[in-house]
Amino acid sequence: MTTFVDRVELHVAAGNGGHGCASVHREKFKPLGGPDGGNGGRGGDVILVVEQAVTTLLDYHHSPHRKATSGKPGEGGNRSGKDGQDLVLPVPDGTVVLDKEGNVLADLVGQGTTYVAAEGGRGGLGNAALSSARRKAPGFALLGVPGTGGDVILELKTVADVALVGFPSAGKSSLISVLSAAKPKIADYPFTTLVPNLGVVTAGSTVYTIADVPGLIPGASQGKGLGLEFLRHVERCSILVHVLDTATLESDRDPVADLDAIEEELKLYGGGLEKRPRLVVLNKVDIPDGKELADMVRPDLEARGYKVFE
Ligand SMILES: Nc1nc2c(ncn2[C@@H]2O[C@H](COP(=O)(O)OP(=O)(O)OP(=O)(O)O)[C@@H](O)[C@H]2O)c(=O)[nH]1
Ligand SMILES: [Mg+2]
Repeated sequence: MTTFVDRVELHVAAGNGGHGCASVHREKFKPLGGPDGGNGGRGGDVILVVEQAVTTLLDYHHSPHRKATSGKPGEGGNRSGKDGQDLVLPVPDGTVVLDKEGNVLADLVGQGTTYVAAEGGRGGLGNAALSSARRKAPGFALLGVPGTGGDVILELKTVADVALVGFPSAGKSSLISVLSAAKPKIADYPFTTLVPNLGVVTAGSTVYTIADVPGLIPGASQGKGLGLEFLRHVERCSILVHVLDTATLESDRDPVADLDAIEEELKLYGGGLEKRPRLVVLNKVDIPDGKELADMVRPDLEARGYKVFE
């Protein structure tokens, strides 16, 4: 079964700081050689980093527990403990980090954007570092500080220039597959697309990204079909393209009614979607009935101010 994974709960734990060491230097005939306990190492952070090549949160769905390594304790002979290693977790562009109450902690947009999800603890000082004029050889050292940790929610909001919106099976995935190198699943049943597909289109010297999102149906903004889950992907796209099926066999649908239904959902969702510039694509005009219907509805759509393409 395909799982819809653009929202995951991630459990992160940073590394603990290593403990400081209490040690006294010993050498033959030199019984009080002074303190030489080293400091503990720093615990590693857990860091989220936007990596353009990563497009889903699937990895974190499969293994949601992520822990950075702890610092090593200090040792005698003034040897500091080794620092723990930072754990770098690559996430897709457009990942939003939330706490369990739904508050936004970070909105990661743009290659290389980082967020420290859990902070490693400081290492404890060894007794060498703690010695002073008043206390020449402290017999103790400090404990390392525990790393922070907890649960965060990662949610993906696709970032693209253009979003294709339309009913299930309107042909959105087919369109992105011919415009770009993306090879999404295409099939003649609704809700074939479960996660957004991203494609890069090169048109002359212009390069832009295009997102194919799962099909919308009336009630989507209330959670029908795949619902709100993916309307949020449309949120960050600058231009919306309506992909309208001119050859649907469902009697209660036609391109204009479909467009109205989708517009209604976008309006109900809000978030500024209703203000995005739009284009219309009349699809499946290779089917004779489709071409006929396309010719019929084109003036109507153009009268509403849409630029219409076939
Ligand atoms: N004849 C014809 N069929 C098309 C065209 N575009 C898509 N189809 C067919 O329509 C069906 C649905 O296409 P998809 O691209 O999967 O549609 P979708 O909009 O991505 O659907 P969901 O992912 O379910 O929302 C497939 O069987 C396609 O082969 C077209 O221009 N002409
Ligand atoms: Mg699709």
